[in-house]
Amino acid sequence: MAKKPKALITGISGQDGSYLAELLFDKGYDVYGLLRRTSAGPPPYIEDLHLAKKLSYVYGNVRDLSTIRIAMEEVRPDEVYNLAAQSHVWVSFKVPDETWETNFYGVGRVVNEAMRVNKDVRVYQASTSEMFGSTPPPQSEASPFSPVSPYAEAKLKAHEEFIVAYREKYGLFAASGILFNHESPRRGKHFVTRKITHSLAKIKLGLQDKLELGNLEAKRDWGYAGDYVEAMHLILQQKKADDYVIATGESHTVRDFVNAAAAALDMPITWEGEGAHEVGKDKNGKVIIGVDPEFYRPNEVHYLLGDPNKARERLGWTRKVSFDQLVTMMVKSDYDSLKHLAP
Ligand code: G4F
Repeated sequence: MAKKPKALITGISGQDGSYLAELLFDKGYDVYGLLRRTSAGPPPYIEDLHLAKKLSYVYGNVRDLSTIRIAMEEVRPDEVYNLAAQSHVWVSFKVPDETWETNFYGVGRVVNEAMRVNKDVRVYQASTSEMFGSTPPPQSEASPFSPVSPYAEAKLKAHEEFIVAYREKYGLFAASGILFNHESPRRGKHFVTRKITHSLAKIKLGLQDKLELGNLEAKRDWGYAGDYVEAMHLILQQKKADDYVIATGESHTVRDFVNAAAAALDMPITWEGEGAHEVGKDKNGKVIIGVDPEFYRPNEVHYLLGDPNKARERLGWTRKVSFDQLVTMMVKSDYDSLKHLAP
């Protein structure tokens, strides 16, 4: 019988880690998750996978070399998916050192230690559309990078130094997905999509008065995380390591996302005013959306729109879930989980 392939996922507690672990288990892998101990513990969907013996934990932290060394020696993975990151762009302006430590040096530790225990290892790096920053849309693999935040600068440096250069210098199978925004009901509530769906569901149920947001004009190419982890796996199954833009090829403003989420809750919104004075009102004229400049970023990425042609042609990958289906899925999940709290 053929040996089961072993995959190690860093960043297992995040949205992508959970979808990827489920996918790899279903594909017959032995799946290991690098778990950073926190007082809150892993999220329920990760703990459930672990309890069902679909996922083994290895305790460690990409900021601590000795734990990465031990994890790699213990697992000796065939494939490593490096998803661990300080992944919040706004927060990266507040904690730039911590961001560099995880998003740049952490990548070096993972790649070097993986290569040390298995020179044939295949490494996937979670690169990001934020690396394009101020580059005009549409952005493809051929577009120049122009990062505008500590998050994106650290991610770009890791991409160049540990993925592209290691491929060339050492012949390592080091590949990356340049993923555009990808969301789901498991998305953290500090990212704008989930903040919107969770808050609007609460407003609809009478559990919250108002939702405060930052820049409503920003445009993002939003896809479904469950589709994007399939691309991660495909990227590591190719003959040659390479970099791929993973995106839908469609872009919407934050305001569009609010409108779509409100429509899914049958709660149409009327907008008035501009900039920091813009408000969104419900059908009774009550202000339920406002702008708080606290959520503005010192430097904003205004317009992301990915060109996923290379992924379609070479990987045979396309997104399955549309923008409207994604918004509806997220709104429904939040509404259903909150409705028992309604007064
Ligand atoms: O949801 P966001 O925080 O995601 P952002 O900054 O685009 O980054 C996400 O996607 C990247 C891929 O492109 C990943 F690399 C990264 O790790 C992360 O997953 O913000 C989206 C947009 C921004 O333009 C932001 O200014 O929404 C705008 N926004 C408006 N109001 C807000 C808010 N963002 C947040 N988080 N909270 C607000 O209240």
